[in-house]
Amino acid sequence: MLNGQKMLFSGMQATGTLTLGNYLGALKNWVTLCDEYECFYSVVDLHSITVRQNPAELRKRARNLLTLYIAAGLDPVKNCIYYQSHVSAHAELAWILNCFTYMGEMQRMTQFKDKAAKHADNINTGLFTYPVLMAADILLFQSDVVPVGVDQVQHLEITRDIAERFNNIYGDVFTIPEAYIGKVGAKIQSLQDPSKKMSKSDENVNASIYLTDDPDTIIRKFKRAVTDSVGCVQYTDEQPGIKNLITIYSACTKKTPEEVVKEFEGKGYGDFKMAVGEAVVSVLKPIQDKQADLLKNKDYVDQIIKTNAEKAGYIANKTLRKVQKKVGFPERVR
Ligand code: ATP
Ligand code: LTN
Repeated sequence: MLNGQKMLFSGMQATGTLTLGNYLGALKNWVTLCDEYECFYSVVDLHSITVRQNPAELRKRARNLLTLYIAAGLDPVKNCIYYQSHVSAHAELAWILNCFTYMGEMQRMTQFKDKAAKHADNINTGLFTYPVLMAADILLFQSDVVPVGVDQVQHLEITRDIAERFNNIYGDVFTIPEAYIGKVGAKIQSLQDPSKKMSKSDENVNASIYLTDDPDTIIRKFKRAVTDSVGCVQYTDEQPGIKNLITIYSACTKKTPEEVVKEFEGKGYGDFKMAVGEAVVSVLKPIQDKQADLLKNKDYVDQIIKTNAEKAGYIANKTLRKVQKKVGFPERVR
């Protein structure tokens, strides 16, 4: 608890260009949570280097992501928005937790298996222990809730297992976190293959809507979205392409899937796709404009980066010191 509120932590990697899936599955939900929780949102750059990165590009993307958090509606005064690499407690706690995590547990992680298959030439130990660093992120802030997309639930479970294991040995050190999954948009699928999730690392640019796409590109991508030959707008697993478009439209217009189905009764896919494209443009355009302003306003953003890293560091170090003491590291001489 801080200021009488429960704690919330989440983060995103600054790799690739964010997609509509990232926005609807994660960022959009974050914005609604700041009144209820004390929120910490990190650009998790330590996680990013588990896959080889171009340094200049990573630095640029990290700043783009941090400004995007703000542009999407996270007030940087109410929410602590910061770079993970500016708070060394993340790496320090991750090391300690590594010593409380089993190889077998990490070997079962589906994200590791997927990424190892994708980057067969660079299966580094950082990639292997990635979930432990994520556990450290969450546990440092004694987080009660962690808003994530469904693909991260397995990592949340391992975080809880590690925390419980540690608490069983040393007493109540960590709060046991819960995953928070948004109701609409928890899983947005690829526009070209609705059986796959929309992913920023998809090679097919038409499969994803990027948050940087201009209105014409967005409309074009929706027009090309893979659907089916049924010809009727219905929310059913038998029509995964249309179902995905309904989910997107619902999330952008705040209408329920049932209302959407009713709205497009008797209408063709062409009309529906156009409406989805327009709804997405009306959500993304103001965010893009605000981000462009922020990127120009260097001093303002730098100040946010500095003060928020100090705040995050203060809270994180309190947990870290407690853990260091519990495991038996010598006390610091003041
Ligand atoms: P990659 O495809 O490169 O692995 P990603 O697009 O899955 O990346 P992450 O950085 O792993 O992006 O995810 C950031 C957040 O966005 C996470 O909370 C994740 O659950 C959520 N998210 C990612 N893709 C989707 C999606 N298609 N639908 C809903 N939420 C998503
Ligand atoms: N693994 C997450 C990003 C991430 C995260 C976290 C999310 C790193 N640390 C802590 C929530 C809490 C991902 O790939 N989306």
